[in-house]
Amino acid sequence: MKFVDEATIAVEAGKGGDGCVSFRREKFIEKGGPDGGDGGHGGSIWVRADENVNTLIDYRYTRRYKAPNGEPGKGRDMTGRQGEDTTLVVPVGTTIIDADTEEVLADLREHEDIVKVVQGGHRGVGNTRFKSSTNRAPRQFTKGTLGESRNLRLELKVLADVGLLGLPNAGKSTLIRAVSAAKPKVADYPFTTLVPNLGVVRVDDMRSFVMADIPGLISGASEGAGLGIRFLKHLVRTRVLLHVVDLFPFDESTPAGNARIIADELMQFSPALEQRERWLVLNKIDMVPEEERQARIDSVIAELEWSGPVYVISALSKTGTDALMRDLMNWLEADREALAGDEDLREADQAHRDLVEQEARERIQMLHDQRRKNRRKDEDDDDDDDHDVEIIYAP
Ligand SMILES: Nc1nc2c(ncn2[C@@H]2O[C@H](COP(=O)(O)OP(=O)(O)OP(=O)(O)O)[C@@H](O)[C@H]2O)c(=O)[nH]1
Ligand SMILES: [Mg+2]
Repeated sequence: MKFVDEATIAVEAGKGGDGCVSFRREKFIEKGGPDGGDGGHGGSIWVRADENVNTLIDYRYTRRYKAPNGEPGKGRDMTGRQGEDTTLVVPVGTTIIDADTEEVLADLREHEDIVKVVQGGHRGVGNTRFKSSTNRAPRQFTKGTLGESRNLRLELKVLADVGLLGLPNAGKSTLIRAVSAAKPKVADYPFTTLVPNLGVVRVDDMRSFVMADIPGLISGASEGAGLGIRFLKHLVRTRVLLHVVDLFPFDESTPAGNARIIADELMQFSPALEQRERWLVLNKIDMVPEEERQARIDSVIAELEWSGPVYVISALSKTGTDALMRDLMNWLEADREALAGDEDLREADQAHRDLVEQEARERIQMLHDQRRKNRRKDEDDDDDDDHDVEIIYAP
């Protein structure tokens, strides 16, 4: 159950410059030989994969790309300037498809994989080239040819970089609405979100990441209660978890006690996942009277014995959300850079990811086995609806 990030763009290579017709004119030579230069080639367009780019969101903002034309040749045998090639940068894993023919042009699997998607026009040649013993004053030249143009569909199967974790009603969907174009339903009752939503958070040009909003977890989720476990597995491949805590629960519960429930469930589900980078996000600060704020914040931190990052926000009024997104982006970039430059770290990271996957798989398998055992024989055997959930995606 992956989701696909997509963008359709039009690319047009540059036209080749025309050749020039010109004759030398010098002081004492009345009519010199031909000296018309060639045109320059038109620029081509390439697409290159870069591991520092996370999503295709920038290609939804700018949809047309044109490489420069070659310049025409000039007299004095001057060749026209070439149109420079243009390179579009996309995330590793992007598939490039001709949108009109559905032909797959390339699958950029590795960092720095590169492919030419449209060829620049060929240059025309100037009249100098047509000079011969029988034709000393040629007036022939050729025109530059047009550059290729194409409509491309870029497709990327993405995994969420950041996962939201929290009790129902904590404000997870409100947060993803505040920071991306995803518009999941928000309501003042639990279990509003029934399927994961993914949104792209764009912090800056070429700086974006994917965030996953999953249904709320309840006590016993790791044992199969509620919607819990089938969505917990979507957090397995994320790089940062945001634990969203409601500072103003509408029932008798306390923010600190509620935060503990989620921390315990996470631990039950996968101790290795519990070790993943996780930030505490204390939400609905707007609801808490000024004088009570610090005490509530402190109580959650104490209950969790928390020493990691803490953010206090109001997802509804977007207070503190921009700063949180910027810090997430910076963290993701720094993490990637650290991994790129250190092989030992990379190995340790992969080993940890493998462990999380293994623990998650075992936990899910155990629950399946249990369910199967509990089921009476005459019941419908089709118990596995975990894999056909539709993900709702918004840029
Ligand atoms: N005052 C206030 N209300 C908020 C804030 N964030 C969310 N809410 C409200 O809290 C309720 C629940 O918000 P949701 O975003 O649906 O919560 P959720 O965590 O996605 O809940 P589930 O989908 O059920 O897991 C809604 O009524 C929101 O309007 C906030 O920062 N301040
Ligand atoms: Mg929700």
